[in-house]
Formats: sequence, structure tokens, C-alpha cells
Amino acid sequence: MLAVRLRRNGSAGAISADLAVPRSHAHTILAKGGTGYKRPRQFSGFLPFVCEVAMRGLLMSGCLVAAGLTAGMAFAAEPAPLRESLTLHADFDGGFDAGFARGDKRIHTATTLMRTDGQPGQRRPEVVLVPNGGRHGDSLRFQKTSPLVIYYPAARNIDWRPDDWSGTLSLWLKLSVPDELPPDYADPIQITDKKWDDASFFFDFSKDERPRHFRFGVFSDFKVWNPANTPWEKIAVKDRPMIVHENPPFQKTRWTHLVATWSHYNTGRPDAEARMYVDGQLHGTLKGKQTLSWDPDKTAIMLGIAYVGEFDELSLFDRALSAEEVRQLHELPTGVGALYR
Ligand SMILES: [Ca+2]
Repeated sequence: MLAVRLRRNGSAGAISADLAVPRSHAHTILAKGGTGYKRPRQFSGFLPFVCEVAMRGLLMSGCLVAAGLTAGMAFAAEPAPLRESLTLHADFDGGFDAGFARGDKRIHTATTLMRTDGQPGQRRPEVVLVPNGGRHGDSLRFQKTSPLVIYYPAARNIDWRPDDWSGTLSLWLKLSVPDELPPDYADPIQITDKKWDDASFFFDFSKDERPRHFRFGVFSDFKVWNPANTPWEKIAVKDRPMIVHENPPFQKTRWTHLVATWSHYNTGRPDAEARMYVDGQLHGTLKGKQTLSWDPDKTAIMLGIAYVGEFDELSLFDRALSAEEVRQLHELPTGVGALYR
């Protein structure tokens, strides 16, 4: 019969409580008044005193337990710090392997996009580190394209879940799109266990438009997003599962920050949502049910597919960061490495 409602007040995290009790007990408990607590009424005499003490002890115990439970729930609802949500970070400072990884931190190379012969090691000779050329520290430079594929295994490096899956992808690029980028589609990153249009995420550059569009593609299982098997060219642009930037700000002389978040994937519900942020600002949103069925052991975080340009600060998180957190990420003075070193 005791109801306790607790609130977190302000940034100091102070707890306040409203107590509601049956009217018959109202005379025996501490009640909120003014800036503190006071007893509104008291009985006189020994028996009422004993009853009051007993009741106060009981109610205070109940209040403390309820306060602890409710406060615990309130704090549990707070997002985890960025460092606790990080699942992978590759800064390319002095090496190709990730600096932080919940899974395998080693970069791998395969001879095809299907990666059936992938092995640890960086075996694309035209992919080099640029000392002190990065957004922070060194960077990765794709000097020309190659049929070889470099990637990080996705298992545990992305917190993929078969139900209610959320996450964040963050990276920085630097390039002159008209002067450097090859004429075909170019994917600085693509994450899938199959192919680009079947349970896949990617950032890519379109090939036909001028200026070339930069896009965050979100492709559910092929049979989910394209059950009629409609040819890609016949799908209207507005119906394609992508967030598109038609005039992206890439330059040869400055780094551009790209972030994608996704939330409530693999629920079967329509409240799933993806967002793309460019240089810390929300650029677009893609709403609607998404189902990406992965075999985590076959999924790969592939870098630089048909891409030429620079790349730095690859980060993945196990939840969808808020707009404010994306801004914080954008402004980290020495990069994501400072979160865990
Ligand atoms: Ca770096």
C-alpha cells in the first residue's frame, strides 16, 4: 500500500521522493513539508508511541528499499559512458590492427569480397599509413583500388543481436572526390556477411551524379527489403533504403566526420531508425522496420572497397549514440583513443 515515486533532479543527481500512503497510516509517517521532512501529526501515550516507532521503522525500511530499487532503475536508464559502449577502435597510428577490440583486433586480407580465403595481415601494398597525416596521429591511405579486400572480423567487434539491435559507426575521410575517386561506386566501408544488397551497411559514393552523392545504405535481408526481386535500376531513388547527401563537403585539405546510428533493428517493429551525421550534425533519418540476419562469424567490416583517399578513426559502439554524444565524438580533442588509454 506504499507508493514511492523518485525523481532525479538536475545534473547533481539529487533524488527526491513523493510518498503516498493509505489515509489510515498518514499520521504515523514522515511526510514531506517545505525544504525538509516533518511529522504532520502525532498521537500521545505509550501504545501509540510504540506503534508509531514500529510503523516508522517498517516504513523507513520500505522507503529505503524502494528508493534503492527505483534509484537503481533511474541510473540504469542513463546511457553508458562512451568508453563502455565502444566495441572497436582502429586509429591507424603506427599499425593496421585495431587499438581496441572486443573481438579480433587483427586486420585481415582476402582475395575477393566473399573472403573465403581471408587471413590475418595487411596484404594490399597500395594501402599505406601516412605518418602524422591523420585526423589524429597517422592515417590510412588507399592509393589505388585493388580486388583484394582488407577487413576486421565483425564478431564481437559489432554487438550484433538477433533482436532489438542498436549501434553506431564513426569514421573520418579526407579526399578530393573529383580528382581522386575512381568512376565506379566506392565504399569506404561495407559491413555484411553476404553482399552489398543483402543484410548490409555501407557508406558509399554514387557514380552517376555530379557532384557524386555520399550515402549511408541500410539493406535488410534481400528477401525482406525486395521481396519482388525488383531490379535495382527500377527502384525509385526515394524508395531505396539509403540516407543520401547530395552535396557532401569532402575536401583534400580537411577531414570530414561521418557517423551512422541505428536503433531497434531486428525487432519486426516499424520504430527502427537509422541516422547519418556529417561533421557532427544530423543530416538525415531513415525510418522503418529493418531485419539484418547475420552469421557473426562470417560478417566482416570491410574497408576501402574501390575507394581512393584517406581514412582515420574507425569506431563502433554497441548502442545508438544521441545527437549530443555524436557532437562530443566529433569534438574529442585527441580522438577516441583517449577514451580507453
Ligand atoms: Ca589516426
